[in-house]
Parts: sequence; C-alpha cells; structure tokens
Amino acid sequence: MTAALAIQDYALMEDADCEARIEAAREKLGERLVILGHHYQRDEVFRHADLTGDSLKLSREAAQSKAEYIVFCGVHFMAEVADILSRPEQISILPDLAAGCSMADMANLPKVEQCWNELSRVIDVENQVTPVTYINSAADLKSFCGRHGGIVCTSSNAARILEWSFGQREKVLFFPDQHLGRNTGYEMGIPLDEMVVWQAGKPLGGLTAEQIRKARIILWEGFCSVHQMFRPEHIDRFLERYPETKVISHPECSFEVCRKSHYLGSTETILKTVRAAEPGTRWLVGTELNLVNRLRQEMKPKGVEVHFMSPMVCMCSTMFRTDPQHLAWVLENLAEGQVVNRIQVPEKEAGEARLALDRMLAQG
Ligand code: CIZ
Ligand code: SF4
Repeated sequence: MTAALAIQDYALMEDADCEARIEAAREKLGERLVILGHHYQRDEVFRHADLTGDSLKLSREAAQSKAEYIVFCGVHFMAEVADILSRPEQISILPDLAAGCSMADMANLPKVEQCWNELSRVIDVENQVTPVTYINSAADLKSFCGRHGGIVCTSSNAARILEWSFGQREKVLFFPDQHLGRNTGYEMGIPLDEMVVWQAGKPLGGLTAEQIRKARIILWEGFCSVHQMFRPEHIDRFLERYPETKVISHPECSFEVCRKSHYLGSTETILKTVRAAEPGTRWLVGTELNLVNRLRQEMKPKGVEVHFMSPMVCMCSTMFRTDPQHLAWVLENLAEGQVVNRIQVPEKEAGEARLALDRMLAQG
C-alpha cells in the first residue's frame, strides 16, 4: 500500500483543480462510492452529492445503497449515524474531522448521566422518564437512550416521537436542543410552565424538586447558534413591508420566532412546503443560508419569491468546513485504496445507539 496523500498538499489548491480531481476520482470509484450532501452544505460541495437531504434521509439511503464508501458531506454526528445504520462492510467517511455540530457538543454523556442520577433523587427516573435525544448528538448519547428505554428524534418527526415517549412514561428528558423540545411540546399543547430547563452544573439543574415533579418535559440547555440569529423583529419588519408573506421557520429557532411563523418544519419540510407554493407568493425562511439561497434560485423562475429571515449572513460554520479541498483529498485517497477520516462507532455503543434509532425508525 502506498502512503496516504496528505491534506496539506490540497490546502492551497484552486477550487477548479479540486473539482476536476473530484470528478476523476468519482469516475474511478464508480458504484463503490456514494457522496451524501446535507442541505446546509455550500454549493461547491453540494453539487457533487449523489444524494441530498436531511441527516436521517441521507443515512437511510446510504444504508440501502450498494456503495462500499459513504462520504458524508455534513457534520460528525451524521457520519456516525451513517456508520451505525449501514452494513458492517460499508465505510463512513467525514471529509473534515473538525466538522462537528456546536449544538451536539452542548450535551455529553457524563453531564447527561449526572442529570439522570440527580433526577433520581426526586423522581423514579427509570419508570417516569423517557430520554429523547435529537439526532444532533454524539453516538454515546444515542446509546444512553437505547439503554434507558429512550429514542432518537429528528426535526421532521419530533412530535410523533414525543407522543411515543409519553406513551412509555409520563415525562421526557429532551437533549440537546431546548428549542426543538419546547417548540414541539408547545405545539402538542404542553404549557410552558410544564417544560423546564435543566442547567447542567447547578444543583438539581437549578430547579426545585417541585418543578421537576410537575414538569412534563425537562429540556437540556443546548441551542443552535445559527438558528438563534433569527429574531422576531426580523419577521415584524418584513411583514410591515410585505404583509402577505408566509413565514416558515426551523423549530431550532427561538420560541418567539416560532410563535410568529405561519409554518414550522425541518429542512425537508421547508423545501417541500415552499416547492408546493403557488406562483405569486412570497416566503420568509428561517434556516441556514445555503439552503435558502438554493431554494431562492430554484423558485424564482416559478414566480415564488424566497427571502432569508436575517439581515446578517448566517451560515453553519462547521458545515462550511467541508470544502472541495477536503473532498478531493478523501476521494483521491479512496481511489488509491486508502481510507482516511473513517468514522467508526465502537461496537457496543453502536448496538445500543441502533436500538434507539430503530425505535425511531419503527415510528415511520
Ligand atoms: O436532521 C438534519 O439534517 C438537520 C440538522 C436539520 C433538519 O431539519 O433537517
Ligand atoms: Fe449544528 Fe446548528 Fe450547524 Fe445544524 S446548523 S449542524 S444544529 S450548528
């Protein structure tokens, strides 16, 4: 075997050079390779994707594909899910290992275990609480949910998964995104004072025993910094100018933004809703900029106006790390028979995480 090609040799390469190398490597690898592109990826990478979608759709499709190599242009937890759901002989690769998700990093296993133990001083956690992790979380948190009768959710199925969870036990511990948990709970009719925020590091999460006993959902304190850039005043200002506008936001946005939106939805739902819009309609969209820019271009010829909710440019900086240079580097290595940046979840952890993912997939 030859030595792996070094990323340093790609760092200064022109995008156009990388593009040609990506195409050539793809040609060579043929059906042994599938490239997945998340909706938040930049255009220079997104255009090379064989399959595009949200994290769940992509992992499902990858697992069904024949490809030996799954190159996930997304963030770390997505490549982990692809590894967990794919067959043992398939290899999941993340072009830049630094492409994490800052929200996923806001919860970790020691802190969640500490929360679970502290809750058990007040309530019977194992019999009263279903742990639910948003798919944006590390694999060991998915395995925590697997071990404790819990489940995974995505922004597409959060309400259905919460229904299932309440069918198991009376309370939910929801991590890491407080906004998805709160917005979904509220839409299901749970009052705000029955959804409390657990502040890791404070005794009893900064809550009283009474608050914990009364709570239906205990929310982790995490958030997505990209989606916090959208503010209710952005919606107000836009509606003053164009009152007929339909507002659609991702449920990772704040409660106030979601309350002012006409529709809430995951990336897949946002795309589906706007693509089905009548010509002559105008949409204000609260999610990551790359997705919104592509949707704007796509809908313009159809007479549908798409606007980005924030006056500031807000992209997901970790998604942005995957560039043509890293993609060319991993693909040229694969074409030479070298696997770089493999994401492999340890077997025991993967088995328990799969339990939680399978419970979710069984909900349709
Ligand atoms: O699950 C995903 O892909 C994410 C991060 C967002 C969404 O709404 O699709
Ligand atoms: Fe994570 Fe937010 Fe980036 Fe999505 S947009 S990957 S939640 S940091």
